[in-house]
Amino acid sequence: MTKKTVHHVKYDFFESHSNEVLKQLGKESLLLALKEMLLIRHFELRAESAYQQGKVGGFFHAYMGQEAIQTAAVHAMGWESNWWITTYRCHALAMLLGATPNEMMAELYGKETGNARGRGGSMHLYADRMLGGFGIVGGHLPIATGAGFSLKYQKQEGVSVCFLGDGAFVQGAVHESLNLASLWNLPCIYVIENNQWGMGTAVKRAVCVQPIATHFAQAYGIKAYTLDGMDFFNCYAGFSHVYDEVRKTGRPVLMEVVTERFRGHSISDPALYRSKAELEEAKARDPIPLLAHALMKQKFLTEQTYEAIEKEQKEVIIASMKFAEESPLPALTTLEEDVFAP
Ligand SMILES: Cc1ncc(C[n+]2csc(CCOP(=O)(O)OP(=O)(O)O)c2C)c(N)n1
Repeated sequence: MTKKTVHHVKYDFFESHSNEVLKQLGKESLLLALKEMLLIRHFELRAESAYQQGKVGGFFHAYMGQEAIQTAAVHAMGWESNWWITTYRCHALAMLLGATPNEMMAELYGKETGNARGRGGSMHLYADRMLGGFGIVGGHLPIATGAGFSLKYQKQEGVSVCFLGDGAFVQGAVHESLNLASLWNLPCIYVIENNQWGMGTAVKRAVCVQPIATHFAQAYGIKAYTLDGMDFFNCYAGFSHVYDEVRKTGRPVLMEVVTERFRGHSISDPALYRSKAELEEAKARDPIPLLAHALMKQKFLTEQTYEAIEKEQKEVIIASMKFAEESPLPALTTLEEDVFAP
């Protein structure tokens, strides 16, 4: 395992990652990953404009800039036998795990046809193997740990994959979970998506040691890996390795994937605490063009096919807005449904 330094962080799996992944995944799967990342990006862009027009209410946290991470994780680990869980920044994971753009957009619009029948909104999305998006920072770690316990107890094959933010890492429930997962040998992969900001607080002002995973994993007697979250190839190589390792050892792993948030914390955050230059620097490593250019270099993709793929994704998202607009609101008489157990 070798390391390269980008933004003063040493990343694992850099030496041979892109060649290996190009061979392992092949043209079709890589084009599918690119298409999924474009779908996520255009979903976020359109949903954001629908929010600004007052069609979407409640909270809204975009995943723009971080697309390579969860896309690579789902490609590397497959979804069927695993449990997946994430934070309120959950639009991408739900779509990657099978929620359709129509049901997603309708959920944001609060419509009956939505992913949670219009009751949850942007932060509470689900799929067959996805236990949800969660609004309580760090509150989903005990659930992920319990999912890992259930897999082990029922002698099932998969792992429990849990995404959390750098800001969440300092919550007590996170550390209780890491302790138990290590003590009980649970097949859990905890992935810190370090986008370097927790709302308006820089990670360096919130977490006492950096890099986070390598320091803290030692205390829990577990392994740590640090990846470049802007680089699909590095993410895929890292997640594939960790998936195999956890299934072999049955031990939890703590991962840190360094990334960038291209928007404010939520739609109502103008992010005035970040300079224009800093944001431009972040966007210069946009994971979508990075992957697209690598595929062009490999002759898996041309400018024209890229444009056609992007156009197709835009059309899918525009159709999902039409579907959401035309869908009914939940009937008022159902207001108290599912609030109390029968
Ligand atoms: C227990 C709890 N405390 C505080 C909040 C308010 N809050 C919402 S998001 C957030 C920042 C979390 O940042 P991070 O974990 O880095 O995730 P990111 O938003 O960067 O993806 C805070 C403090 C909350 N929702 N829950």
